[in-house]
Amino acid sequence: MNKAPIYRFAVKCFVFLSILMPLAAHAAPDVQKIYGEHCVSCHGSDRLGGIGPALLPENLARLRRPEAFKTIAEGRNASQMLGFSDKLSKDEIQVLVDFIYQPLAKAPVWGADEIITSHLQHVPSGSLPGKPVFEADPLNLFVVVEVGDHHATILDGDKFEPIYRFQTRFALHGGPKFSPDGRFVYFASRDGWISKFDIYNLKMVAEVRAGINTRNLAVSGDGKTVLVGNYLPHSLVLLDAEDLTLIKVIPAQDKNGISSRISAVYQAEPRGSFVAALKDVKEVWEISYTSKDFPIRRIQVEDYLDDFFFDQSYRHLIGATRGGQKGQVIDLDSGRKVAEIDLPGMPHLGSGITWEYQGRPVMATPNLKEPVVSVIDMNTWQTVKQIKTLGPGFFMRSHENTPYAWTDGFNSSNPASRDAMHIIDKNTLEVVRILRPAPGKTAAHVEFTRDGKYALVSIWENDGALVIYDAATLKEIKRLPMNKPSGKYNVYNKITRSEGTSH
Ligand code: DHE
Repeated sequence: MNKAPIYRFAVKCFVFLSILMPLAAHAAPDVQKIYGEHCVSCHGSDRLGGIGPALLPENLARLRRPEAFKTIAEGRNASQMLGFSDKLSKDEIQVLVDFIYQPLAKAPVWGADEIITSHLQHVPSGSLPGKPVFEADPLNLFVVVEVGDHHATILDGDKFEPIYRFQTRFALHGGPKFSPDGRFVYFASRDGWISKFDIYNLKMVAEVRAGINTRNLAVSGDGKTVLVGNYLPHSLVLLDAEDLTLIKVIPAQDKNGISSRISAVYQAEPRGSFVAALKDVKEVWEISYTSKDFPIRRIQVEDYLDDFFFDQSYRHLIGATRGGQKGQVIDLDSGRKVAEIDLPGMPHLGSGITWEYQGRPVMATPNLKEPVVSVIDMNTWQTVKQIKTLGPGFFMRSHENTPYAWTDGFNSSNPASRDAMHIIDKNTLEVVRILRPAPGKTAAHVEFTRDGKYALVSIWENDGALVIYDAATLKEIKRLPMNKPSGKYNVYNKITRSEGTSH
C-alpha cells in the first residue's frame, strides 16, 4: 500500500494545527462565561445589581477603567467584593472591565409606571388594631436583620427572647427605619424593594419596588412620607408612608442636567426635611417634607460628598468622599462650608456617634482603612484624638447611660482583629477592654437596650449569634443563635434619636 498520501495528509494536519493552536491559546477570553462564573451571583445576570451594585456605564461614571481593573483584581475596601487576581488572568480581568463599560442593548427603565405596577397591599390600610399582640414593652423591642437567610427577628429587649421571625426581601441594606411612634418598621433591599411591617400585629402591610438598585430609605419626622434613594435609575422616590403608594419620582440631576446616583438619604426632623447625598455631582439636596410640593434646595459643595453624619441639632452636616482625606462641615442654614475635618482613614460617617467630652460635644467615627477611631471636637472641628484599635472598624455605638463606646474590627483583613470588640472609655478616650465574643469569628455591630444597660453584639456568621452583654460589667448574660445577624435596631433609641446610635 502506498503510504505517501496518508503521510502528506498527516503533515498538512500538523502544519494546520501548529498554526491554529497558538491562535486558540490567544483567543479572547469568553467574557460571558467569566462574568457568569464570578460576577453574576452579586451583580445579577443582566448587570443590574443584586448584593453588589449595578455594573453599567451610567453607574461607573466616577470610576476610571484602571481603577475598575484594580477593583476586580484586588477587591473593594469596605464591601463584600473580593479580589480575583488569583482566579483570573490579566486578560480576563481586562475583558471584564471592557464589558462592564458597554451599555445594555435596552436601557433599564424603572419609572412611575413600573413602581405603581409593583405595589403590593398585603393588608388594607388602617384595618389592624393599634395594640400589640404581645406582652413585651413595644419601645424596648429590637428588629434584628439576619442577612444569612434574609429574615428579620422581632426581639423582646427585656427578656431577650425572640417574639417573631419572618422572611424579608433579598439582601436588605442600611438600617430599617421606624414610624415616629415605633409601631411600623420600613426596610429597603438592595434590589429596590421597600417593605412596611406592622410590629404591633406582626404582619407585612405593603411593599413596592422603588428602584432597580437602591441605597436606603428615610421616613419623615411626621411619619407621613418615605424617601428612597437609588443608584439605578438615578432617582429619588417619594412614597406615602401609610400604604407605600407613589407620590412622585424625582430625577437626580444637578442644575446643569448632569445625572447622578443617590448614595444615601436621611431625614432631618428638627428641620422638617430630607437630606440626600448625590454621588456623582457636587450638590447636596435638602427636600422639605412639610411643604406639599416637596421643594428641593440645592446646596453647592466643593467636593463630591457621599457619606454623611449630622450633629444632634441637624444644623451641621459632616460629609466626606469615600477615599478622600478630608471631611467637610456644611452649615445647613447658610448652605456654606464652615470647616474642614482631618479624616485620613476613609471614615465611615454613617456609623458616627456623639457624646459630651470635657464639657464639649465630640463626634467619633471608625475609619474603613485605618485601625483608628477619629474623635473630633464639634465646636472647633479639630481632632481631639485618634484612638488606635486592632483593625479598621465598620460600626460604632454607645448610649447616654453608659460610659463606654463600642467599636468592632469588622473591616480588618486580619481574622485576629475581626473577632475583637473594643470598649472605649468615653471620658479617657482609651481602649479599656477588648472582648472576643466568639474567638476566630467576626464580631460586629452593637446596639443598646433603651435604658443602656445591655449591649447586643452580632457574631456575623451563618452559624452566628446575638451575644448580650451587661454594659457595665461587660459580662455575657445570654447568647441567641442567629443566621448572620447584621444590624439590630432598638425602637426607643431610634425614635428618640439617641446620641449613641445611627439615625
Ligand atoms: Fe452599608 C448602613 C453605605 C457596605 C451593612 N451603609 C449604611 C448607610 C450607608 C451605607 C450610606 C447608612 C444608611 C442607612 O442606614 O439608612 N455600605 C455603604 C456603602 O457605600 C458600602 C461601603 C458599599 C456598598 O456595598 O454599598 C456598604 N454595608 C456594607 C456592607 O458590605 C455591609 C457590611 C453588609 C451588607 O449588608 O451589605 C453593610 N450598612 C450596613 C448596615 C447598615 C449600613 C448593617 C446599618 C447600620 C446602622 O446601624 O444603622
